[in-house]
Amino acid sequence: MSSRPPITIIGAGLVGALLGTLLAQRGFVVELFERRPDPRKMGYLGGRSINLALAERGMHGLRLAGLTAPVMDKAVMMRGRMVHALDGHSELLRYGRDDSEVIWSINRGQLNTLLIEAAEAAGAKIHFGQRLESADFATSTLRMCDETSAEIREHHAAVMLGTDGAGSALRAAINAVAPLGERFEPLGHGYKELEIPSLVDFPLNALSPELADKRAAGERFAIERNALHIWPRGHYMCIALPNAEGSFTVTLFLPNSGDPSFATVVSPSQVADFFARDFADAVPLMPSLIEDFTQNPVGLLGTLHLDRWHLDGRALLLGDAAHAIVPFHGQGMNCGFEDAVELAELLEQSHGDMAEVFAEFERRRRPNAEAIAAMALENYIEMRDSVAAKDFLLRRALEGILAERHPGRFVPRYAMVTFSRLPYATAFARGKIQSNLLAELCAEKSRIEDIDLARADSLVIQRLSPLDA
Ligand code: FAD
Ligand code: 8RB
Repeated sequence: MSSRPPITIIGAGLVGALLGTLLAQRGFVVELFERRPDPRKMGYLGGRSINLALAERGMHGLRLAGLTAPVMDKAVMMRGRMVHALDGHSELLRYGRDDSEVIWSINRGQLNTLLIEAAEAAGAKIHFGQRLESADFATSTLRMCDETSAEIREHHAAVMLGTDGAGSALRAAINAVAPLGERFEPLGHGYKELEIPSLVDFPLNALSPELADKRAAGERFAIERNALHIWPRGHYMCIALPNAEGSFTVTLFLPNSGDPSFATVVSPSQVADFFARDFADAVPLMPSLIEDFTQNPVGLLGTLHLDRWHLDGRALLLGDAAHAIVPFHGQGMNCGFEDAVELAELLEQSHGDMAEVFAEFERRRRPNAEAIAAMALENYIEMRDSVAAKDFLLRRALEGILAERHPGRFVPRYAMVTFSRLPYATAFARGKIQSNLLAELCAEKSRIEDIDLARADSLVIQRLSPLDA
């Protein structure tokens, strides 16, 4: 095998397009096959204003691709969680220490288009409207279906990289010849996308006096622009992320069965009653609530676990194709971008033994993928209910104090995941030590003044090694 084999990537979504860019930049001959049409010609399929939270791990990948400036140009800063209580009052809980520790809301279609342009500019060749149908690993042949003509074409690919998302066709093809130990763990909760329109687009008869004043003052955002909004309600919640043009994409997360659930909140009157009772302050912000709820499907949520990610040196899965997770840490894309960076660096250093590169990639990344999968599940509980609980507030206050007293040693788990590039597995392990410590120190206590800080300091030093600068 030559030291620089040509690489075929299946799927030019977020991870595939970044990976294509990074590999082409490093001198590899790269071809990508994407099922959807070229977003620059037809507009991005997948429609409306869907946004994603971009954090440090994702930013790092974009930086290496040279995309920091064009992405930041289109992104909206989110400084913290804006928590909307049942009684209608709201409070901003900052994510970081200052505006250097924030996350960014970015439109998926715009981000994917920038990545596709970067991949082509770096020299990658992208074939749009080409869907992988099956793969023959014995002859290294892909069968591609043209989505407009339905014509089947064969393509030779010695090295196949699968970034074709949670429903990966390459994964199915590998599984058929060498089982990957695939297991899908359903969450039991689904999601539905709703919208808070820009004030500019609000139907005039639906504007409350307060919103009408904002609009008259030239404001486009109906609620605080620079925040990730959460309406925590115990076993379910709504969230909203800002779009640059002034709207917010709202997501309702709700159990699939029980009461209330997607089984009991169905008819227009059930939807109206449910929102009037649980999200009263959000109802005037969503003039198309009933239409959106009725028209948009319930999305499936769960965690995909695989025991293996590759077929010797012939095929490797990465991104959602290898490890789809629940959304509650906003890390699916961020984690996938880390995969792309890790693989590009391994391939750049390798002497052409693909089986060795893929095995090393799996060895490095799989424990981290498992760690973020677990932390994402935990963050659902934190977001939907403990944001309001008393003991949570005490532990959170102590966490802030210890973080300030021990910088570089006691770093809140949220910050390790979101603002650092420490391995997720490290964040998970240190997070457990820290949470046990907080629980011990806060046991039987209800006020921050009653906590023994000298004991806290000595436990921190005993149990947590300093992180490398
Ligand atoms: P995808 O982005 O799904 O890309 C897969 C690509 O492969 C697509 O372009 C698809 O058309 C193509 N494809 C599929 N099948 C074939 C085939 N047979 N042949 C050829 N091409 C094919 N993550 C975050 O980090 N932060 C967030 O805030 C966040 N918000 C999200 C909001 C929503 C509504 C959703 C659904 C996900 C969110 N995620 C978020 C997760 C994130 O979108 C995924 O983790 C990320 O897109 C994974 O990238 P990927 O390239 O692996 O897969
Ligand atoms: N997939 C996010 C966070 C953590 C916020 C916090 C949470 C919607 C589907 Cl649910 C969610 C976060 O702890 O305060 N940061 O970024 C993004 C999130 O949901 C995204 C928008 C989402 N992902 C299917 C829907």
